[in-house]
Amino acid sequence: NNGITRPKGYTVSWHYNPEVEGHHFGQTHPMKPWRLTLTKSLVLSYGMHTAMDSYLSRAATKDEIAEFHKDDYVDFLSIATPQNIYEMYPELATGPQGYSSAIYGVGDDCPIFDGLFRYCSLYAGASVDAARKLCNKQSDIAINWSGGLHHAKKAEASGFCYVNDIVLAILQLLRHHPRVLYIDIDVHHGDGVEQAFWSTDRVMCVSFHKYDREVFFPGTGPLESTGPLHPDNPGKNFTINVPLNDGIDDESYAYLFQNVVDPCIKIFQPTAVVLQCGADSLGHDRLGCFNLNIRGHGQCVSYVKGFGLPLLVVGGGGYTPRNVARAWAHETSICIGADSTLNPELPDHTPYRDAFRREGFTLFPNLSGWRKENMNTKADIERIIKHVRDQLSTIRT
Ligand code: ZLM
Ligand code: CA
Ligand code: ZN
Repeated sequence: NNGITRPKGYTVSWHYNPEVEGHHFGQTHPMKPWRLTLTKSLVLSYGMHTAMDSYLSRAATKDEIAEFHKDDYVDFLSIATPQNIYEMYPELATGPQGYSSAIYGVGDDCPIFDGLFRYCSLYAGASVDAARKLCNKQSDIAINWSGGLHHAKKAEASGFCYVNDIVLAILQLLRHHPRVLYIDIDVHHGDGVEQAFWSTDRVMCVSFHKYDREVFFPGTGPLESTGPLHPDNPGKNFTINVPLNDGIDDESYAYLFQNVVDPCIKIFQPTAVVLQCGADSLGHDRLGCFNLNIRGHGQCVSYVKGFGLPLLVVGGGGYTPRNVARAWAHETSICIGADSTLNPELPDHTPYRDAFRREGFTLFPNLSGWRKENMNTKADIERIIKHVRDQLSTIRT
């Protein structure tokens, strides 16, 4: 199996249930659970599963989901079907496009599809299981590529996310860990996680994202948004936002990422880290606008892994499925310490290998350049780093 062996001195666990792959948001909806089939295909064909503890994740229970979400919202998710939704809420039928989002955020972004609650409980169950493995020290790095759904709110679906598995996982980690650092490299702002932990000094949320209040979803996450303003609120300054323009490249991203994350770890001193690896920050993403390559994206994972803290790695966005699979397979190899061993040429026996034909069966196609120019200047990057340093200088742990 490509010379892959178990990592020395630490344990990596992979939490997954193939049942998630069978769910469909709708014909032309950009979120494709099938990208997880492709990811698994690469992980298995490279033999990376032999270096990890693999767990078939179970569905999270309604009670587990209700640790964050409102009971009536959980009930709603558990009973809504494409067949009964208009009977339950006739108002939905009169909305502008399909149905109005007045009811728990349901709409074109977050449709009610067959098996919705099963899908949500499975990806959430995997994140909760992964967090528990870290808590009881059976795992040092726990991976759930089906999770990372950072926009879901207490009683509202948003941006393709219904249940916030990240919040549920962090709540588990907080049972054993005094401080959790959350880092989000999805091209979108991690607003749901930020909102959930806005008023606490036990979770520091750091999101890197495209920011344009008017036109780019969700429109939140400016540099100045750093937590509650009231001086007595413990959450003040424990939120870090890194707003970016189109086209950021590997080099500027790595420089910025390291210069933001390093002081966060030095000053906040987390005892566990959650890394959301949304792959829509890659170049050539259907919804994204950055210029990162697979290696540039993966460098964030390597860098965070280097701190040696208990680490929960989750997926997130990613709308060009073959590149999502390449990124997450590469990042799995980083977690098990096999990235330098892997042959960049995809194994011959990879299932669905033809999906990777366009870029020539390599793990590292060129995804940068030509589509978006880098609109982030050196001065923009330095201004962000200075702002973060100044902000961190105000907190004490
Ligand atoms: N319309 N269909 C990222 C979540 C991004 C809000 C504009 C819906 C789409 C998009 C849905 C088939 C993560 C918005 C969009 C059209 C109001 C967004 C259904 C195409 C389609 O063809 C589509 C009918 C759909 C949705 C495009 N939605 C592109 N961008 C964002 C949400 C989630 O990656 O961060 C984590 C998983 N929504 O811009 C609208 C304002 C709804
Ligand atoms: Ca982000
Ligand atoms: Zn996204």
